[in-house]
Amino acid sequence: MSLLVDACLGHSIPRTPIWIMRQAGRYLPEYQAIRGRHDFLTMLHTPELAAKITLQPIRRFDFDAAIIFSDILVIPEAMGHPFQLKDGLGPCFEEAVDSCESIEKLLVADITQLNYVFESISLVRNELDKDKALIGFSGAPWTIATYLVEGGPHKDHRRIRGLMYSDPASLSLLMEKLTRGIIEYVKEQIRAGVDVIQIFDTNAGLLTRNTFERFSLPYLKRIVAAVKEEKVPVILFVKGGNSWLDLIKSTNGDVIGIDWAIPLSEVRSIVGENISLQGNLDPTVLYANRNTIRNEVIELLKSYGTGHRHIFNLGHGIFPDVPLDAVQVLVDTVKEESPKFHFLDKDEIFS
Ligand code: 1CP
Repeated sequence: MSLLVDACLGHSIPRTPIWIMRQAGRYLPEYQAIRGRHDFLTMLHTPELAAKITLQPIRRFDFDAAIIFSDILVIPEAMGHPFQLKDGLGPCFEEAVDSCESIEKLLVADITQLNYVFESISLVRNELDKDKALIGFSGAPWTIATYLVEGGPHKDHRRIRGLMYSDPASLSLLMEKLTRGIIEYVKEQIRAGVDVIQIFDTNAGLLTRNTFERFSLPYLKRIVAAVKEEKVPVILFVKGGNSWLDLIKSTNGDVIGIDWAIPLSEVRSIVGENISLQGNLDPTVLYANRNTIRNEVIELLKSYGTGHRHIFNLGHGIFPDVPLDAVQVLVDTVKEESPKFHFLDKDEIFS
């Protein structure tokens, strides 16, 4: 088994595993070299390229897990809404799905259209050492819906937030359709060989506690249950959800991904010992000098404290202009310093 899967399940491990969100991406010169020859969508759709990009950060930094190079917006593609990556803007759809009619017309994702993702997974799994985990992922229904309803990235997301109050039935139908596709999608990723699933609810911070309970939580619960049926651990990254940790815990996921806005010590005291935590270094720490990065990493390890249920990560994706040396310092420090936090507990010494 891998350190990452063990940390998800709370098994004893000798040190804290590390991977970072957006590790397969623009801060790597070897990614930029491929990006210079192909557009983003070609990179996503070509299993050989996606597999190569997935493995780049593992080869360079020896992270404990690879995350498959793909995007949360491939689900809308399989629902008949392809997107384009526009310079300076981000991913955009030709048409927004923002009315009762357009939501009713929308198809549940045809997962066979995503066979290229499953092929990338098999290619990576064949090349990746057995002690490294392969992470599959999907966007959460709410976060994918924010892109579909707005037609792309948006500053205040007023269309989808308005829809919660002006036409909740249509929004619920959209969530239902997305959830059905996502469940099939993550199950197929598991069949293709991923060891862990991460669900990105990156835009959950737009919600109130009540609207999270209504428009995200029930769907997350169904997705978690479907993944757990396959005996694969699931990580829920609910960005901005620090004041609803009780609700996130109630999904029964194995791991909660935490952004940088709350200390891990506090999260641990709220959610207890039967769930793992992933995170949560402020991504801008990587702009600092070597000593500062080391100190911040050690402070974070201390904040979690002793125990086997911490997966080191940033609180969100790595920025594209972060120096490579900084990432190396981060990985080295976690590997050198974290064994101190994995003392055998009494039961293990005497058994
Ligand atoms: O080269 C480029 O210009 C493309 C940049 C890029 C990359 C490298 C995009 C466009 N997507 C990706 C890959 C990607 N996206 C991964 C790969 C695996 C890894 O983590 O290494 C993952 C997991 C995602 C997931 C994703 N896409 C999320 C959720 C995770 C997160 O970081 O919050 C979101 C919100 C997206 C949408 C998206 N796709 C791309 C961009 C620039 C964005 C964000 C746009 C915005 O600001 O709203």
